[in-house]
Amino acid sequence: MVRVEDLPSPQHGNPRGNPWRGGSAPDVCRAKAAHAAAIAVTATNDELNTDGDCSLREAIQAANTDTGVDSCLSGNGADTIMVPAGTYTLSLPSLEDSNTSGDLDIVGDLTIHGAGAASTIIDGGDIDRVFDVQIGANVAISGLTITNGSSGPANDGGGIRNAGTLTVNSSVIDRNWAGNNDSYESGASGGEIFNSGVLTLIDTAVSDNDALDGGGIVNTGSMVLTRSTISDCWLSA
Ligand SMILES: [Ca+2]
Ligand SMILES: [Ca+2]
Ligand SMILES: [Ca+2]
Repeated sequence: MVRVEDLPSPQHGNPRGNPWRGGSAPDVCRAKAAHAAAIAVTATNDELNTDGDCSLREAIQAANTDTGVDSCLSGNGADTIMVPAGTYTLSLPSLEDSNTSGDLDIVGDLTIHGAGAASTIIDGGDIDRVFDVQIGANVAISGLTITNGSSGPANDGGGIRNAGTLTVNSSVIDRNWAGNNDSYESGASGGEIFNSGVLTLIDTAVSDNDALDGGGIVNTGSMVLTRSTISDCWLSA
């Protein structure tokens, strides 16, 4: 987008003629691209309520719905969430895809920035997988550790299930299980990630993941790994 202030000013002349000389630029040209402010997470506990803070689940709900949720800023189209250092443990069991409990469901375009994989830990608490990226969502995650996800019986993707477009950068994905923790449930695959969409891992380590089928990553979509490792994967069969 070209902004009016980037163009030669009328008093300095414009050899090809300034179309706005002597007049005002059209308002449409003065408009700058709207950039939604990042949604800042302020609480480590897992909740979706109105107690005056902004949990990670509340921040994702604000981004998903483009509304204010508790004290989280309202999302607005493609959003960014900042997650400071801390351990964020999921604690609201039950399975649904509306981000109200269980895993963190992402339905829209979203960037999640942690403070670094050593300091921002997203812990599934063994109640469900950690992130569930829905069809049509375009998501970028960086600077996180994702651990202790457990997708439950016959559910794929212990740490992440991706049906959208997901890029994970500079993160650690460690100790997640497809199925119940250490029970190797039948039909569960992709201990760390089950990908049916478009997955890119950059500078990311995937390790110590268990599943009946595909301890590390099961990919039925497309996947690119750049400077990333997959290690210590265990299969029950
Ligand atoms: Ca809250
Ligand atoms: Ca949004
Ligand atoms: Ca889900």
